[in-house]
Amino acid sequence: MFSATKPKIKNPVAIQLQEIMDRKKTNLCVAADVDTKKELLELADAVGPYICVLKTHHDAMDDFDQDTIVQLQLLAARHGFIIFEDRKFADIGSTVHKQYTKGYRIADWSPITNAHCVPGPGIIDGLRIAGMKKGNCLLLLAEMSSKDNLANAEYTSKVVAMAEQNEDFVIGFIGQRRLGDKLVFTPGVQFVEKSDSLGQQYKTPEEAVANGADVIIVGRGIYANANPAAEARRYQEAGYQAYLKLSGQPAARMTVSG
Ligand code: S5P
Repeated sequence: MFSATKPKIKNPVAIQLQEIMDRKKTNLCVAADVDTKKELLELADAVGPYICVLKTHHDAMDDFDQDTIVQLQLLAARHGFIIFEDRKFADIGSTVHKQYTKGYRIADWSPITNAHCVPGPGIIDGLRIAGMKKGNCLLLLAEMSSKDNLANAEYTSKVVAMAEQNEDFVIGFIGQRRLGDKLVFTPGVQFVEKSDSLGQQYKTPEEAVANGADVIIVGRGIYANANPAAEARRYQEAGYQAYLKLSGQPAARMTVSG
């Protein structure tokens, strides 16, 4: 959703995201699935200039703590990216409200989070109570990248309908193709691999953008590389050039701004 091609979405996080994407010429989100606080902060600092969003799994780390949040927020402000805690909420409204606001209080530090829709619309209501007050937003998992997942076309269209009922808070989807007029964040993106040993399936950045991704999510393709900064730069360039091609604009020289 570079502003040249996307309608304005009113949520404040979506507006900030659009501004960052335009200014930094990037549709890249790095999935920072590293084990330790040190690795997370080093990675965020290294890839920060090339990304619009940094995605975390705070509960899949050895030593995540309150200071990790503070340091990550400083890096987000310095480099200009948005934090996305990939919590994949999946419970009844009352429970997800607690999970969002207690423990490490995701609602306080992660402007973007996401939810499965299996529980029905109550899950959005439960997250909205805290999320809207803090100016946050939500992505719904409409499709998954993993082999033989259960999100069939009927399920996906019901998720899209749920998003349409909640346009102030829900800015888009985790998905593999264009879904209505909301943002699509596409995971399962890599230049080299086609799959992993546990069911993950990959597309190239070009394929993901051609299918309708506004934001491409890249994890191991970047953080498992010997030079994550250089690799993030390659994915940024590939994602941006694919967007220009799709929108009929000439290829551009990339300039990096933080
Ligand atoms: O369908 C999905 C949804 C998500 S959010 N498939 C995914 O792979 N993800 C996440 O994207 C996953 O949790 C991981 O953090 C990232 C993909 O990582 P990679 O190392 O395979 O690029």
